[in-house]
Amino acid sequence: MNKRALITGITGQDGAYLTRLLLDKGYKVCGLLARRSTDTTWRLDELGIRGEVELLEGDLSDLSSLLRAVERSRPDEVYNLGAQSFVGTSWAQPVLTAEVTGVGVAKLLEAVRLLQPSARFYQASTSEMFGLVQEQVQSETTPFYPRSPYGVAKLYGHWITVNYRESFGLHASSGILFNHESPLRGIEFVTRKVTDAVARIKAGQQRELRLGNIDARRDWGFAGDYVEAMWRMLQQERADDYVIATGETTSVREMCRIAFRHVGLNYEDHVVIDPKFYRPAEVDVLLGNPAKARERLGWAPRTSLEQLIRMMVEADLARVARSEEETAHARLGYGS
Ligand code: NDP
Ligand code: GDR
Repeated sequence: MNKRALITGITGQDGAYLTRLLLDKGYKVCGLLARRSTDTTWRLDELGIRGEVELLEGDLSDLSSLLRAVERSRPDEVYNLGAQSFVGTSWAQPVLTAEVTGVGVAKLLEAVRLLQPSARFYQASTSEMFGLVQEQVQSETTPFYPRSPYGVAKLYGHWITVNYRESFGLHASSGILFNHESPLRGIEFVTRKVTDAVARIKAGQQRELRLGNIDARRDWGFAGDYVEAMWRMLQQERADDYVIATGETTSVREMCRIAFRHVGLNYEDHVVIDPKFYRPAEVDVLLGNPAKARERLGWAPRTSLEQLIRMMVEADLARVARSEEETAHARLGYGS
């Protein structure tokens, strides 16, 4: 019998890569699809897997829809990747962020506990929980100090997952993942904002790129590598919590240098600092220690930041070229 998985956040970056991984392993994959006014399945389309998954309408803020999704999918594994995941927006929408990113975890855990308690559960926790870091290198034992409404909501999600494991014996694991990026990253996050701008500037469509605090440092990895760690956590006999990171930290400034250099440009000629993008409270530096994941899960990152940024710039160059071609075709009247 094929294993069955239910993924919330299936239309997001990680949801798409995890779906591909699970399909390759022979899983039947169901995904929770939140109702939006426009189509949100472009990432599944880009990976060519849209037709291979069953999408179940539902929302993390609506317990009844979660109960129905669990009942319908009868999953062996549940991956909770759904969230209001953009840190910047969490100051503008703190209550929605708490409800979806925080309390939504409790709702999904309840649905699993009531209807499918044998299912293994993965919670998408985050290095943002470390926030104002208490130790230079962060591991599973580093104290938390979140710095945004998003980080605070995720901390609730993290502890409620630990609590359901300890209270009800659920096989519930929490992956404390540091930033991970890809060509499928949302355009609002800084790496993709930069690689998209690099492609447009190279094509002559744009001249400058406005950014906030470029001295912030992050431990950046490739999303394709990180979803493998999620799956491995649920294959362990005992549920546990793991830091997933590369063990290297780089500034936004240096990341810009790499991206612009790849197309023969100097970031200093194009990047403009705009205080509009400063955050009310910043996480200045993150650096994870993935030793536990390496020892217990046999997991290690395979993609360097340089390779990752080059991959993202190449994908955005191709997108810009494609859209220019489509515009030219439309102007010539093709396809009408
Ligand atoms: P994305 O922002 O790309 O995807 C978020 C997903 O959540 C989308 O599918 C979105 O649906 C869905 N979603 C949003 N609101 C709701 C809701 N109310 N009900 C149901 N689904 C909802 O995030 P990533 O793929 O990058 O991240 C996956 C998870 O991992 C998130 O929980 C994120 O917070 C966490 N995380 C991410 C890290 C990273 O660096 N990428 C690091 C650590 C943790 P829609 O498309 O319809 O908006
Ligand atoms: P982050 O990612 O907040 O770490 O959360 P993001 O890419 O948004 O910011 C990283 C750093 O870059 C600085 N920065 C800017 N950020 C954005 N978005 N836009 C800018 O113009 C800009 N200029 C500078 C930020 O201040 C910050 O220091 C991501 C999300 O995926 C979360 O869901 C996840 O939990 C964490 O990573 C780990």
